[in-house]
Amino acid sequence: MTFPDGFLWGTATAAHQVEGGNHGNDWWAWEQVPGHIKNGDRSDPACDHYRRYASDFDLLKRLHQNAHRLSLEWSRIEPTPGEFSQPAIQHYREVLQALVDRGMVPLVTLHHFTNPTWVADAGGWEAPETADRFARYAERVATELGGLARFWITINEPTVIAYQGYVRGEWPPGKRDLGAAARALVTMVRGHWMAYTRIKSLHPDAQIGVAHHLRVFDPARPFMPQDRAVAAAFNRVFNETILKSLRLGRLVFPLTRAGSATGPAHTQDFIGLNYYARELVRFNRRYRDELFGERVLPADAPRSDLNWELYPEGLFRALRSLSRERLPIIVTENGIADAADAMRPDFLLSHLGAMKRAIQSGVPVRGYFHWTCFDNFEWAEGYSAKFGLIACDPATQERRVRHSARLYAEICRANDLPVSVELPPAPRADEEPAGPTDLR
Ligand code: IFM
Repeated sequence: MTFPDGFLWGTATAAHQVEGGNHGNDWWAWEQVPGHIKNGDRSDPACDHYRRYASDFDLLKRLHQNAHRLSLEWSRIEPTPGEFSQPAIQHYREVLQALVDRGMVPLVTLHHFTNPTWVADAGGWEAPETADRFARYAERVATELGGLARFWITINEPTVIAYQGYVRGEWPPGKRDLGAAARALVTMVRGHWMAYTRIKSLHPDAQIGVAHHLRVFDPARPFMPQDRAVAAAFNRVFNETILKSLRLGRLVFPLTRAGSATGPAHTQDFIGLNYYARELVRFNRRYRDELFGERVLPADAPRSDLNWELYPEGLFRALRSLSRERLPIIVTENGIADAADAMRPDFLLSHLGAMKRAIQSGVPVRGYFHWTCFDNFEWAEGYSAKFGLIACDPATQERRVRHSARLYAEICRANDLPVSVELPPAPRADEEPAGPTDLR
């Protein structure tokens, strides 16, 4: 069996991580504070993709990708409350048109971690009004650009925003407050409900979802009931709460402790799955703010440059569990930080093998977007974490196609995994130059 006809094969990016020049949002402000970002890196110039998008898309097209996931930068489109920038909207119109012209299906994210400074100053996601502000922005985008894309993500990884920004305090707004995290999540759920309704009323055929970061949580010591209990609690809170709230049209526990909002039921037309890793959880009384769960990594576990466990079976398990939602699924992110490109080929084959097995077992997966095409600004890790199929040096802007990009290109072209996998020969350094190579 090959992958289904029309399967979407692409890569995913986010505006702030690749564009450069985004100075009007909360992340740019956060980056200016010493200690917030590794090595003092800043998101400008990133990949200078705001100016180089056309040649970047040419390269991805040459690598046989037939789809592309990108995000729009809210602070460019609405730099001050209620004032929409026509030049910014026109820019994104041209970006989406450039994909369409190349026969690449766009999947557009409206919110990928960054809030305009004026939204952050007015309370960010903790302020209930941010749901209305987000919906107004979404409506304007749908009015202006809705004809150019069918697939839309409202918010990327709501639980990650809540966890990193409001529990760990490592991302803006830098809080460590469980109540604030729950309030932020409630606003995001309400923002999704409102944005979904408005986009649908303008474009009934639009396919809309959230991109949901799902981690597999297993008990570190399966024979210990406490470990099993915290792993189950993590799974419920991180993996199930948002999806269930969107399916039912009402908040479910623990969000009910922060609000009692209701909205329309079934406001996802597909599920966007971002899958990276598994975490083992052990009960630890000292981890009060983390549901008494300490995350551990076994010494011998294969791991990425960021110490994330490589666990391809987790993609199979995640897809199987999501199939209970009875919606089509798009893998909106999956990737590895691997500067040497030594693990990425095997990562691709094992994860795509797991995805194929899930499809064969009946899970309706419609597409796969590898994170990411170009090494880019990896939030608090700066430029140190290299997730790209293509290396990109922010100083020179040189793009160099890695071997794994060629392997992925072959998979996209064939719409299948290679029968006998021949991994590329050992590279000179770890990469080789990009060029108009005929990849067939
Ligand atoms: O780079 C991020 C992306 O912005 C959201 N999902 C996880 C990726 C890797 O950490």
